[in-house]
Parts: sequence; C-alpha cells; structure tokens
Amino acid sequence: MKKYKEVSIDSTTQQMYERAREMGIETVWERLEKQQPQCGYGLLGVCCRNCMMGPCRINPFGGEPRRGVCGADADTIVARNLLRMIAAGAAAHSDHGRHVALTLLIAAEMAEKFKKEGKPVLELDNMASSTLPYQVRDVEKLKAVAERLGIETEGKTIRELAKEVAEVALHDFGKQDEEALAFLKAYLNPKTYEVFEKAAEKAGMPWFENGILPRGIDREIVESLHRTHIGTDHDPVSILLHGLKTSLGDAWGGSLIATELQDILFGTPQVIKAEANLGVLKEDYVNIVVHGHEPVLSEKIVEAAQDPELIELAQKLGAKGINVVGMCCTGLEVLMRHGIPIAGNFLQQEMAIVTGAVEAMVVDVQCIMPATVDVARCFHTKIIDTSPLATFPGAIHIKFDERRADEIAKEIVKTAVENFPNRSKQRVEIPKEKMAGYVGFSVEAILKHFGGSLKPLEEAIVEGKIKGVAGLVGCNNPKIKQDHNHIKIANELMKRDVLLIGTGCWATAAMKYGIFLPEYADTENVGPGLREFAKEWGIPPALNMGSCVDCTRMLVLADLIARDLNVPISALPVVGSAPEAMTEKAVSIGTYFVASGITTHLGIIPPVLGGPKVVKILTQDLYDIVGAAFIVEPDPYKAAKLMYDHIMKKRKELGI
Ligand code: XCC
Ligand code: SF4
Repeated sequence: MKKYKEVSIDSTTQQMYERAREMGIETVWERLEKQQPQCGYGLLGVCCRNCMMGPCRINPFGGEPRRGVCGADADTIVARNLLRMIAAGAAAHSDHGRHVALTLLIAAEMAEKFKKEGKPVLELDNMASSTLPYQVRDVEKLKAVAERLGIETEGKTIRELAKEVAEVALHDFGKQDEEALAFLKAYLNPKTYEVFEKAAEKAGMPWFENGILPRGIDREIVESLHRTHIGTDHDPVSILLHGLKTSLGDAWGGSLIATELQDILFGTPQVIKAEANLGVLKEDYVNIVVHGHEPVLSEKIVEAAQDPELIELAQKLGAKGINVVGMCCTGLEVLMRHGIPIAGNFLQQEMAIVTGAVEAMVVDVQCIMPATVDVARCFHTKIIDTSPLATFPGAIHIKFDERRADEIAKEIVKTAVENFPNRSKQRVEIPKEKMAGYVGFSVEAILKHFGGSLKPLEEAIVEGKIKGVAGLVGCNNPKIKQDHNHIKIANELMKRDVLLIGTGCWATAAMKYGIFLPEYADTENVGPGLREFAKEWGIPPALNMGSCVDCTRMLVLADLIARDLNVPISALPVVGSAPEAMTEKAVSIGTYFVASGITTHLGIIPPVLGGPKVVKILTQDLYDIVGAAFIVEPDPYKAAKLMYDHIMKKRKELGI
C-alpha cells in the first residue's frame, strides 16, 4: 500500500486517503496497485482485438511475431488503436455538444408550443419565460453566434434565432456533403483553414478531399471505426490523418457547439471569485456533489437547491441548508458561471465520499468511477445517476428529461435532503483546506478585461514582457502523484514569463494551490515580466477558462491573436500541455491542439511506443504537415524547458 504522501500533493486527499485506509475502503490507488505489472503489450499499443482471428500482439523486441494474423504490423496496429482512442474522445465531447444543441432546440420548440396555447407571448418570444425548462440567458451571445454563422438576425425573435442556431449546430453532426463544418467555417481564420485544406497533400495523400477539414462530426467518428475495421486502412499516415480530421470535428464542431450553446443557455462566464477543494463541504448542511460534465443537469440542481420549500425541508430535518458543490468538469461549469465552489478534481471523487458528509453525489456522464458506488456503500451517501446513457449498478436511477427538468431536479435534491438524517455525525471528517481564486475567464470576459481587444496582451508578447502563452489541460492520473506535475509545470512556465490559460482538472488543481489569486504573481514562481503584466491588469498569472469542452475557448483566443497578426495559429508562441492526461478525451484534445497548430506536451506516455513510424509522425513529421507536433516527456522540469524552448523558437521565427 502507498504512503499517503505518495498519492497526492494535496493535503485533503492525503488526509482522506489515510482515512479510507483506516476504514479498509479500497480506492483508486489500491486498484492501480493490484493491476501491477500492467500489460507491456498494452502499454506499447501493440495488441489488437479488432477481429476474432485475434487477439494478436507484436513482439516489441523485433522477434516473432512481427505481424498479426491478417498481416498488420506494429505501426498499423498502434495507429489504429490511437485512432479509436481519438474517435472515442471526440464522440464523448461531441455527444455532449449534441445534447446541448438538442436542449436549445427543445426549449425553442416548447416556447413556440406554449405561445400557440395562448401563454404570454413576449416572454416566450424572448425565451425568458419561467414556464420553459431552459431559457436564453445570454441574448448578446446568441446574436453574436448567429451572426458568425451568417444567420440573418434582423427582425427575428430570440426564439426564432435560438431555433436556427440549434438547427445549424445539429446539421453539422449529420451532414453528408464534403464541405467543412459550418461552425468551423464561422470561427476559424483563413490562414489556419488553408493549413487544414493542404495538410493531406503535404503528407502525400492528395485523395483526402479537402485535406483534414472535418465534414460531419458524426461522420468522422464513424469513418474512424470503419477505417480501423479489419482489412481496411493500414497506412499509419492515412490512419493518423483521419485522426487529425476526427479531432478537428471535436474542436471546431462538437466541443465548440457545447461551449457556445451552453453560454447562450446559461450565460457566458464573467470573472468571479470562488473556492476550491474538499474544505468547501459543510458539516451542518446537506451536501450535494454534482459530478460529471453536462451543465444541462447541474444548472438545474443548483437552481432546485435554492427552492424555499426544499431549504425548509432541510432545516426541518436538522440541517442549516443545502450546499451544492462541484466535482470534475460539470463542477467547473457551475463554478465558472455562478461561483459554485468546486470540491475537487478527478482523483478526489472517492475522497469526497470518504468525508462521510455527502448526502448525494449526482452524476451524469464521463469520468465518474463506478467505484463511487462501492465507496458510498460504506457511508449513507447516495449515488444518483441521471443520464439515460450512463447507468451505475447499485446507484439510484433518476433519469433526466429536459422537458421536465425542474420537476426532476427537485426530486433529486429532495432525495438528497431526505438522506440527511441518515448521516452518522461521528463518522464525519471534512478536511479544512480550501482556497479562493478568480475564475470565469471566457474569451468575452478576457476581451472585456483588456478594454475590448487583445492588444494589451499582444503588445506584452511582442515586447517580451510575456514570452508566450501555454494552454494547460486535462486530468489526474493515479500513475502520477495527484496534481504534482500540474503545479510543477505551471510554476516552471510562469517563472519563465509564460502566461497560463487552462481548463479541466488542471484548472481545479491550479485553483487549489492559489494560482488563480492575483497575489500569486508576487511569489517566486512567477517571473518579473509576467508579474508586471498581471499586476498592471489586476489578473492572476494564470486564467481559468473552464471545463474540458471549453478548451475551445483557448482555441478561439489563439485564433483571434492569429487573425490580428495575420498568421496561422501554428506561427504563434503558444504551446499546450496535458501534464496528467488520462482519458480518451484528453487524447482527442491533444490531437486537435496539434492539428490546429499548437505543439502539445503529454506528461503520460500514450500507448504508441511500439510503433516507431507512428512515433516519428506524431513527434516530427507533423511539423511539416500542420506546423505543430507532440512532445512526450514525463519529467515536469524537462517538459517545461522543452515547451519554453518551443515558444522561444516561435518568437524567433516571428522576429520578436
Ligand atoms: Fe475528466 Fe473533465 Fe480529464 Fe478531469 S480533465 S479527468 S476528462 S473531468 Ni477534463
Ligand atoms: Fe489480429 Fe489483424 Fe484481427 Fe487485429 S485485425 S486481431 S491484427 S487478425
């Protein structure tokens, strides 16, 4: 068993991990230990189960077997496996995006129906009626997105615009023509568009029509499965080119739709102060943890928890009130928009339950360990699954339906409140630590902060006050001490005057250690140039841009800078990093960063080392094809140095 200091640098995790061990509760770290030694073929990516002549595996030391039963070699197998990972990640993000688009459409159609039934017309035309399960909270953004998409806005009601935007988004999922996605065309600068168009030709595969421009979000994912079916695509170059294309359908399609339409429905984040870490759980309150990814659910839970009747019920049952906190990306969604505190990142989901103070963990999709149900069995905690596509054996199922969102959200909150008397007071131990930070840096909020343009930031970069920008993203992975690489890489980059922007579990990590406080600029972890810039503008040296689908905010920001300088994104002194990557989604994000022109570091070695050609394409050849490639480096100090060197190289090329 691991010592508590080995699992995490976070004292709350350390404390809860110790507690779990004392109570004999198995957690992620014990399960990882029981998996040792992990399969060497799997780690190298050289096993294939794509047909029933297999499973096949290739000898990584060069001896026999050199080929699978069908004749596939190591590079083919590695590339196919990687493409399937990208496709699964893109599918998860994009299905989330589809769900948001459908929600906007459902709300607009309900408004239309109510209007016909004679309900107040003005409120429904503006989609501001409380009889609707979802409203349009950011009218400005709706208009801005519609305009970008080339939708005529003049003389239309909000309801009509919402419907049209939702329809364009949904069309991007299923369209069958060869054109690039409408959202991509609306958001991407022409120089980068050209890179996508020419990428396949540069790679020697001119038969890719329109290069790596994605045509349909679903289509590219389906084609990934088709290409990797036995006996189809075998050249690692074409397999990986399609990987780039699929990931771009995620970036400039599925994820972008998720972010933009969520802003329309729930409001575009603005800078707000909030708190993070397990210390946000409250001893004498009903604690509800919203965990997963889709704010379509968590927004409603936050609302329902403010219902006076439910608060009264909580008080009647001996609690002071209802405390909703977040976990993982759905936590970031409600943190960014409402300042709802976030209890932790991926490796703290079990730890939250171990406090004994959680009445309900309400989950939707992605990154929710089935083990939460087992840990919850040791306490009174109820795991409530809500998504029709994610069911957890042993959990309570209260499946969500957007049309009855308020009613169901209230039922969920009520279930949590009624569970409060079952809490055993003697078995509660909540770590004290929590940290404040500023969040809510959407592109719109950043522009507003800098007085309407990115000029101040661009000037600071040109002057060299800021050397460049790094986008930090992604998960925790128990193979790495929790948050260790997130924080080390962040500090090493900030020391070198690199401004940080970030999302996902990286952002929650950064917040827990105070990096989102403006005062952090005074620490020795921030270089003099970045310090001066942060102080001048009253911002922290790192900006929280939201959840993982909000990685698209970083892309949109990079795109705006590229437009101003009239260069493709790949010319900018910008890098990406996923220091503790874990999910298939992180693989898709890393790939679309690179495909979009942002050289990206991975702190976990992906399962590709068994294919030498694949490794060469990913780490070298892609520079000639899209202007960016992967850096793989587990050591955080070396990684930060490599990322900084890349930024300096880009500065030199730009002549600054
Ligand atoms: Fe999941 Fe999104 Fe990764 Fe965290 S960072 S472990 S994907 S919750 Ni998105
Ligand atoms: Fe083996 Fe080829 Fe089938 Fe894969 S596709 S399992 S390598 S025979």
